[in-house]
Amino acid sequence: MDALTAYKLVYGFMSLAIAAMGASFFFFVSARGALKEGNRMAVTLSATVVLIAFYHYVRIFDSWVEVGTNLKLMAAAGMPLALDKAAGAFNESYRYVDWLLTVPLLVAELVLVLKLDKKLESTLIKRNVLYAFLMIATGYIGETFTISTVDLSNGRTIWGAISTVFFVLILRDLFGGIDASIKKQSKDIQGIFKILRVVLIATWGVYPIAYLLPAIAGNIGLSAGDGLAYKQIGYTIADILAKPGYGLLIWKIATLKNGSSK
Ligand code: RET
Repeated sequence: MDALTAYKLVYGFMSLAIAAMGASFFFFVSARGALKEGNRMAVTLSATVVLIAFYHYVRIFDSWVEVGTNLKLMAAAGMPLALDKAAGAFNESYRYVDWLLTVPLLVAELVLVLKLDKKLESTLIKRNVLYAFLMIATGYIGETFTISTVDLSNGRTIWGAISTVFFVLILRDLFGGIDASIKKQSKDIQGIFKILRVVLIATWGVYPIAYLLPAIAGNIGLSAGDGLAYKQIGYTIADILAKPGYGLLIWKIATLKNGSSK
C-alpha cells in the first residue's frame, strides 16, 4: 500500500471503533434494565468497558490524525511519504491504558456469567486480574523498544514473550472455568459458551499477532509502514470484537439465564 492509503485505512477503522463503542454503550445500558438483579452485573461491566474504550478511541483517533499531519509535512517538503517515519507521532500508550482498565473487567465479566461457586469465582477473578495486569504491563515495555527483527537479543521480543506467558495462563484459566460451568447449563447456554470459547481465542489471539507484524513485515513481503498499519488495524478490529462483540454474547447468556432458574 502507499503511505496515504495505509494511513486512511487505519483512520477508517479507528473511526468505526468510536462508533461501535458509543453505540454499544447505549445498547448495554438500555438492555440491562430488562434483566433480573443477579444477571445485571455482567452487562453493566460491558457498558463500563465500552465507555472506557469510547473515550480512549477518541484519544487514539486524535493521535493518529497527527500522523496525517506529519505525512502532509513530508509531502510539502517534497520528501517521499513513509508511514513508519510519520507514525512516530502516534501515542500507543492510550491503547495500553485502555487494556489495563478493560481486560480485568472483561475477565470479571466472563467469570461472573459462569456462575461458579463463590470461592472459585473469587480465586479466578483475583488471579486473572493479576495476570492481565502483568500481560499488559510487560507488553507495554516491549512496545517501547525500537522495532527490529524477531530475535532474542531484542527487548521487544523478550518482553513480548514474557507477556505471552501471562496470556496463555489467562486463557488456560478461563477455559478451565468455562469447562467447570458448561456441564451445569441448559442446552442453549452450552451452545453460546462454545461460541464464546471460540470468540475468546479468535479475538484475543489477534493481539499478539498484531504485535508481531511490524517485526516480521520484511519476512512476509510487507513494507515497514504496512506492518505498522496492519498492527493498528489488527488491534482495532480485535477491540471491536473483544468489547462490543463479546459483550453481546455475555448479554445473550444473561438474557437466557433470566428466563431460566439456573
Ligand atoms: C500484547 C503484547 C504481546 C504479547 C501479548 C499481548 C496480548 C494482548 C492482549 C490484549 C487483550 C486486550 C483486550 C482488550 C479488550 O478490551 C500485550 C499485545 C500476548 C491479549 C481483550
